[in-house]
Amino acid sequence: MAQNTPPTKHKKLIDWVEETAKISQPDQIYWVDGSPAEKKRLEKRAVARGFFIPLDQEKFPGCYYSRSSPNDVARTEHLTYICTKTKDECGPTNNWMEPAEGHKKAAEILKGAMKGRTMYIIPFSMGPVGSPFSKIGIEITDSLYVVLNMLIMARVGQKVLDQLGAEGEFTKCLHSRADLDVAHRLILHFPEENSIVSTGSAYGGNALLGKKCLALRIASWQARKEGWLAEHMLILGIEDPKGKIEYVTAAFPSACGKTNLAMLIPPEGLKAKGYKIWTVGDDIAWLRTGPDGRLWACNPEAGFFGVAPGTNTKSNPNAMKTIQKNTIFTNVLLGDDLTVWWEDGEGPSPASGTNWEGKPWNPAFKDKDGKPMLAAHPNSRFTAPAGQCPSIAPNWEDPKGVPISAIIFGGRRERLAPLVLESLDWNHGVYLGATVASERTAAAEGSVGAVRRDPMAMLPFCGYNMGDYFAHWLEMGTSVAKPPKIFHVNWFRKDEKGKFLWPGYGENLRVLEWIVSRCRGEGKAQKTPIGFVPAKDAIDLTGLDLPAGVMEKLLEVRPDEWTGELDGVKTFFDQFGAHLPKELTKQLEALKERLKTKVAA
Ligand code: O2Y
Ligand code: MN
Repeated sequence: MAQNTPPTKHKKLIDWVEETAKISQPDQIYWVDGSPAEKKRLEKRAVARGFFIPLDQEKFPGCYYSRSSPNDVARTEHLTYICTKTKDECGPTNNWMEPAEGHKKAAEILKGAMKGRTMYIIPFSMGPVGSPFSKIGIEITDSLYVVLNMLIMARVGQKVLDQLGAEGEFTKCLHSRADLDVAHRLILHFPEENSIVSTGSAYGGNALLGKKCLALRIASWQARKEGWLAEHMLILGIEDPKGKIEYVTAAFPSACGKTNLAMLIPPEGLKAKGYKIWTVGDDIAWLRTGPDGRLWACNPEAGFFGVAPGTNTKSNPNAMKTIQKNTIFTNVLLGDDLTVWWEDGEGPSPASGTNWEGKPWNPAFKDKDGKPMLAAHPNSRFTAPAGQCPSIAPNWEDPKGVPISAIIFGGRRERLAPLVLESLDWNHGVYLGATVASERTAAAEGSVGAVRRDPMAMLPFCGYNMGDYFAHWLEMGTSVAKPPKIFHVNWFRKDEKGKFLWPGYGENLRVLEWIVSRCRGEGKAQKTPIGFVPAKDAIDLTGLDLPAGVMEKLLEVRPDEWTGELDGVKTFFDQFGAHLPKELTKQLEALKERLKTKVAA
C-alpha cells in the first residue's frame, strides 16, 4: 500500500496506523505535515474531486464552498456514546455502551470502509504546541474535508509529532465517513482507553474529533483525574480605560449568542470611555491553577466553527471580518456569482444560486409548505482561523494561558433570572452552573418555551457521570487558592407584551463592566435570596435609551417564581442519586429557606 514515510519513531502510533489500515483497507496512507504548501495541494485536490468550490477569489481569497450529505448536518447526540466499564461511570445523562460492544460495532463498520480512499493521518495539538495546557491527538480519517477543517481548527503536522516524540501520550481519534448512512453512524468515546471512534458522519462535531470529542468529552475525564477543568466556555478579555485587562470565561446553552459575546464590539458610549474587548476563544476553555493560585485559561482550538445564519454586521461585525479570507463555508447558499449567503445574513441575497441541498434557488422560490425556500441549513457553518479575528487577543496563544477573574453562566429565560447575578460564594456559583437552563427557541428540537436544563452548558459534552462532575467543580473551589467569582446572566428577559427588555449585543459590555467592578471589590450590589444583583444605578447606562423602570424590571427578583423553580431542580438533581454531591442538596435547601425571607436591601 502506498504510504509517505511515517515521519515519527513512535512505535505505538505506527502500529495503530498499520492495524487500522489492515481493517479499513485504504488505497494509500498519507501523513499530514501541516505545511502551507500541503494545504494548497490538498485544497486543489478537493476542488478536483468536486466537493470544494472556490469562491470568487478577488472578493474571498482562499475561501471555499462545501456541502455535506443532506442527512449529515449536525451532531447526532442519540448516536453519541460514552463507553466505560460501568454504566454508573457514564451517568444518567449520557448514552452508555460497553467498551467491548463499542469496539465490535465499530470494527464491523470499519471493515473495508476506506477502500478506494486515502487514509490521512493528522497529528494535532489542542492548545499551543508544547504548552502545559495542551493535549495531543492523532486523527485517522478518510475524509479530505475533515483534514482541511482540522488544518484550521487545530495546530497540525510535523511540529506536533516532534513534540510527541517516540513515547508521548496521545488520544487515538479514528474517523471514517464509511457510507454516510445513519445506520452506520456512531460516535464512541472510550475515556479509560483515551480513544475515540467515529463512523458514518463527516460533519462538524461528529467528525472534527479534536473539538467536542477530545477537547470536551475526553478532556473532561482527564481534567477530573488531573485536577483541572475542560469547559464549554468562551474566553474574553475586557480592557478598561486605564489599559488593565480582566479575563472572563462564559458558558451558555445554544442560541444564547455565545460567539457574538466572544467577539463583542463596545457600544459608542463605552468605546468613548476607553473600553476594548479581546477575544481569546469562542467555544472551549481549559482551566488550570497557576503558580499565583489563580485559575488560568487556554483556548485549545485554533479556529472558529461558527453558525452562519444570523451572523451579520449588526450581530457580529468581527465574525464578518474574520470570514473574508481563508474560510470554508459549509451548507450555506452558493450564489451564481460565487459568493455565499445565509438567512439573516449580510445585505440582499444573490439573485440566484444553489442552496444547501444543492437545489437551484432564488429569493422567490417556496418550499412544499409555501414558505420561502431555505438558502442555508440552520446549522450551516464557517470554519475560519481564529487569528484573523480583528478582536483576537495579542496573547491568545500564550502557552501559560490568561488569568481568569470571573466565570459567567447564562441561559435564555423570559422571566425569573435577572439580567445579572453574582453568586454568594464558589459553592453557590457551582449550584448556579449546575442549574443552568434555557427555554427552547423555534430552532431547537422540542416544544418552544419548554425549559431544558443544561448544567454548565456541558450536558452533551461531559465524558463521565455529571454528578461526579459537579463534585469535581466543588473540589476545584477548595484547591484553587484564589478562585474567580461566579456570575449568572440572562440577556433574554421579556416584558408582559413579550418584548425583550435588554438590547443585548454590544450593550452586554455594560453588564461585563459591572462584573469586572465586582471582581475588583468596587461595584455596588444588593443581596437577595438568590445572590447579589446590581444596585439600581450600578450599571452604567450612559448613551443607552432605556425607558424608565426597565432596569428595575431587568433586575427584579421574584421569590414566588424562584420557589416555583425548585421542584424542577430537585427532579433534575434526583437522577444522579448517590453521585449528587450533598453540597448541592444543601445549596437547594438553603435557597428554599432564603426565599422564605424578604428581599433584604
Ligand atoms: O453541529 C455540529 O456538528 C457543530 S456543534 C458546535 C460547533 C461549534 C461550536 N459549538 C457547537 C455546539 O454544539 O456547542
Ligand atoms: Mn459549542
